[in-house]
Amino acid sequence: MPDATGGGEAAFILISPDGAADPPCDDNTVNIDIIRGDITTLHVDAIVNAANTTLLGGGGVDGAIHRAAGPELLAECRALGGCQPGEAKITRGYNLPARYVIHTVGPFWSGGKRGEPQTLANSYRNSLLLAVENRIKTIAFPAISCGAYGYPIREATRIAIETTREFLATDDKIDKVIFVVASDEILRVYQRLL
Ligand code: AR6
Repeated sequence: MPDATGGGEAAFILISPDGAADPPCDDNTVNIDIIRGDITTLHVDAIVNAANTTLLGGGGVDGAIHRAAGPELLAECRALGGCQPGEAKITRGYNLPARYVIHTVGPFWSGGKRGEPQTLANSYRNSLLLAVENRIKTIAFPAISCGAYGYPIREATRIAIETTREFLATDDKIDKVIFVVASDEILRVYQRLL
């Protein structure tokens, strides 16, 4: 498989959990990397999209994925009939370097009393389950719900890491999970929690 960093282009800063720069270093207990950069340029089996319930595109990482994948992605999404918060659906990646896109809908943050933590954990778990069902070995996640949906970053990051670790502890079919962050602020939170 091609290098997950996109063939050496300067699109990424690879960060190991202990904060050391290149080369990336795996998490001690599971195969987790953190990358700061643009998820649409990753050469992995699947990237995860932080979508909305229509699956018909939007802003943020959703918009970036649709722009990079091209109009065929939207055409395939139209046939999926939407997606409820916490669920996940899969499409091909079209013009993306990633073979698949796993679309999930994270919770909109409205104070934390409306099941947001469970919904966010479901988004990660169901995305990983779908990956296993499709024999995906390498998968990259954005910081689901941490943009337009307003989820507090530290809490969302804790859920992302714990849910992923729990999943990988009971299922060895995925080789690598990459958390892709777009800001230094979120990067520092991941580093601290990992
Ligand atoms: N690569 C990696 N991360 C990115 C990229 C990128 N290219 N672009 C943005 N991010 P958001 P949400 C980060 O708003 O909060 C859409 O309109 C971004 O900085 O994309 O789940 C959908 O259609 C942030 O940290 O997703 C929904 O309506 C993180 O990705 C709604 O936004 C998630 O931010 C979903 O909101």
